[in-house]
Amino acid sequence: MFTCVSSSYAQNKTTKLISLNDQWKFSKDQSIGQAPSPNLNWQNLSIPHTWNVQDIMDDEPGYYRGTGWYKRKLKFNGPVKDKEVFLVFNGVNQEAEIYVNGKLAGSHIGGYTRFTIPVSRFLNYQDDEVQVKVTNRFNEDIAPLTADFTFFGGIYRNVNLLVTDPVHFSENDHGNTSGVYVTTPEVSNETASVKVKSLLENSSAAASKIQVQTELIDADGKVIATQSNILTIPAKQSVVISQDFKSVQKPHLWSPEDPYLYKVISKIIAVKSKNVLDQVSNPLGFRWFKFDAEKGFFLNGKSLKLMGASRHQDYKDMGNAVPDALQLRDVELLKKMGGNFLRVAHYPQDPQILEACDRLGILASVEIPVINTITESAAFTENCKNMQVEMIRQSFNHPSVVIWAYMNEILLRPKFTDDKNRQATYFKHIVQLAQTLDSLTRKEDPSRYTMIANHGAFDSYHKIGLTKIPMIVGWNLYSGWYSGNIDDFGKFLDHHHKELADKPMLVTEYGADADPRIHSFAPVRFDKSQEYAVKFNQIYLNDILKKPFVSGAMVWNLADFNSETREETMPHVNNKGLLTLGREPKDIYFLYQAYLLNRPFLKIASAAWKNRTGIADSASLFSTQPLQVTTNLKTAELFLNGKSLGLKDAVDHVCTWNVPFGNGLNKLKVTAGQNSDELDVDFTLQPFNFTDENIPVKEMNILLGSKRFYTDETEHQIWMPDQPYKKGSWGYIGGEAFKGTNNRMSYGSDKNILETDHDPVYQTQQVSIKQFRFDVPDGEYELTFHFAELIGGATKEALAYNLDNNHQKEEVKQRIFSVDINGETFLENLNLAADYGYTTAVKKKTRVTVQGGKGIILDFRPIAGVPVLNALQLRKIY
Ligand code: GCB
Repeated sequence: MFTCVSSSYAQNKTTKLISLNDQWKFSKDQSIGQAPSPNLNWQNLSIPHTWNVQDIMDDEPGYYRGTGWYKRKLKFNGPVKDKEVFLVFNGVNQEAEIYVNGKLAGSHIGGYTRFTIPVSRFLNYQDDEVQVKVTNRFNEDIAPLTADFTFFGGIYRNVNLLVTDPVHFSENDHGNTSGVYVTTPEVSNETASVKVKSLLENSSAAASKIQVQTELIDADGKVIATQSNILTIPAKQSVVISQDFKSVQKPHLWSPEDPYLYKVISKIIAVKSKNVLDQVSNPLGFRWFKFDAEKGFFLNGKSLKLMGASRHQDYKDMGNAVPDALQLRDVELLKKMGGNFLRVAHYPQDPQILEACDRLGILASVEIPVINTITESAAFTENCKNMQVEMIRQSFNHPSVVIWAYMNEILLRPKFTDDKNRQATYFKHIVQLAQTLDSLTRKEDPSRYTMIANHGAFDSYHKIGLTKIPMIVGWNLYSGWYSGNIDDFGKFLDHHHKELADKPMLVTEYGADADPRIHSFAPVRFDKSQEYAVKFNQIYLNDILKKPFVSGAMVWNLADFNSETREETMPHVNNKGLLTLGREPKDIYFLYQAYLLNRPFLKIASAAWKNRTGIADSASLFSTQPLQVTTNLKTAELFLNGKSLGLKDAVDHVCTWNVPFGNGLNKLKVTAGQNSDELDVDFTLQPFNFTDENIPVKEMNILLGSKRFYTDETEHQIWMPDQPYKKGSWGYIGGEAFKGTNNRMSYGSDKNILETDHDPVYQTQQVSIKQFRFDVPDGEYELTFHFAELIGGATKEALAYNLDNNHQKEEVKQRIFSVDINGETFLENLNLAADYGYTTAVKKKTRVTVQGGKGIILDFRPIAGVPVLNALQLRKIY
């Protein structure tokens, strides 16, 4: 195989690239005319911008998918009348019409690729105004149609003004703004060849005699080779020229450890005046690679397991409108994790992402958003083809890219399930589309591999031929999460190897949700605990690393991302990230560092869990809880407040100690050789018995029917699991943990609880509870009950990804109950559904005076159906 390089235009005397991100005005507009409706309220703002930052997080299902108008004045500082002027949009989701001085100058379909609009002929150079009509409405002819991410609307990537001489490199070859394509037909340790194809345009009314000068420049700035051609471009014509650099001796190779970049600088020089009319710069990396079905991936002749993550482009409180620096940081965080691969999923991303991959030595795949399902229309096919060509041409010159992909889990939501004949036709369309896109890709770029990512239904894809078409098959596997057991993962990989012995493969997705606020010492799938995610990823990583035919694997996902339709513990967010939405590392990020980094690594896994709580071990002054340390070293020693807790061997890169946490500050230090890590944990010790005077009760926040610890950082409260009542202590009497109608969950509900951000407080519940007792000493207490009716309410479409989701129909029964506190009625005839609505957070706070050593006894009295309690808080006032 051979290799290629990137495209960016540079500033020179006559070509100017000017950011147009500031000074826009914006308004939503429900009408769909060719001009903004009169009397709109315009808001001043800057690009990047999306109009969906708030409505994707609220309790109201859905988000605005409609039209928005942007407008801005254009001011030209300097003479531009004899120049070509272009507007460059790096990403507008998803249909855009560009008007200049009220006239339609161009339009674009598709939310994830760049487009360039030539605007010179619309300008008056005095009071020019650009208006951009954008819509993110559902359009059955534009991918993506459905997906597990949010289709934020707006001009969400940088906008630029580009001013060039009439003679210039083409800016508009499917959004490739450099007009130059670089390939490296041959690369070895000894020698390399480079081919530079340039698209030149002359938009003036006169022929132009020019010199095209192309230089290869090494990382020290030394010109190592030059090619120069003189030619005449006739008036109003385009010309393509090719320049070959036959032998670059001893090329410095590009690789993850040494991402050495050369540069290709291309100039158009006027022969007569010697003026440089245009100049563009592209990165050049020398590398060669191959995927082998038996032995995996090879870079520059050496075997390399591709290990990394997929990335979505959105960020906490910003949607997809994310400033440059934060985007670049994502690639840096992947590198710091020890990753060498980025699956740019599920759509092409900001051009800076691949630039960062080139610079940092991260290999990459890029794909268009054909996800879950297709439309069998000619327009849909055309739009897909166009997106694929745009993606390839715009990212062609990046040495980091090794794969172009074009479909993801396309059989996840098969249409026509009750008409087999019709479905067969639909499948034929899918296969045809795959074949069209695959052939197109191979033709556009024979130097890279093609790929389709499938979900784990091997036979479905295989039967209709989708495993044959691409050069690599990607599998998105979630055994032990959405379906089956964790151990099925390894078996699936072996099955591929047996059935598709000639087909290279990647694990394009795998992962488990981890809500950064949740921990558990009894982790089970769907509890969203960090601990379950650690266990899950250990098993997957072991299998991936030990099987040579697995070319690599990309965990889903680098960071949590928005998915408006999701519910669960953090509604609207997919929590499979190694990093949070705001890019804080979770425990599993450290696990990946332990697995992937070459340098010694040692880190307390739950580094963010600084405030813990727990019940004292019987009559002692501490509570023993496990602590995990992630490392790539064999053994480590843990110290608590300077006292050794002993040496532990790492098992699958994790050492575990049982730590006796005392009340207050616990100083933890782990060491291994020269390496160490520290964590201060503030522990709130709960008494084993309330009679224990050494541990006076202050505050207890108890989740009923739950095995989770939940940290609410906004209100500084730490919640812990319940326990059955023990004399002298506290706990529930009677009932059992709520188990939803969804068979996959061990306990609790996955429904969005309305009117709270603390869904985990309300998603679990003790059903048929009879009593709850606190045998607290006399005093003044505050008691807060939390309830939510978890059965009933609007039934929403089950998430397609939940493969074995067999939600049984819920049997909604009337539930009315009363609650007494120490024999006095506190809540009478409470009917959660009728009084407050289904799945709605209900909070009832009161004060209790405890006298005569009687403690607090809460009685739950059924009136109709059975009583429930979701959570309970106790605070001692004095
Ligand atoms: C998948 C999809 C991805 C989802 C992911 C999940 O298989 O390809 O878009 O986000 O699963 O978390 O369910």
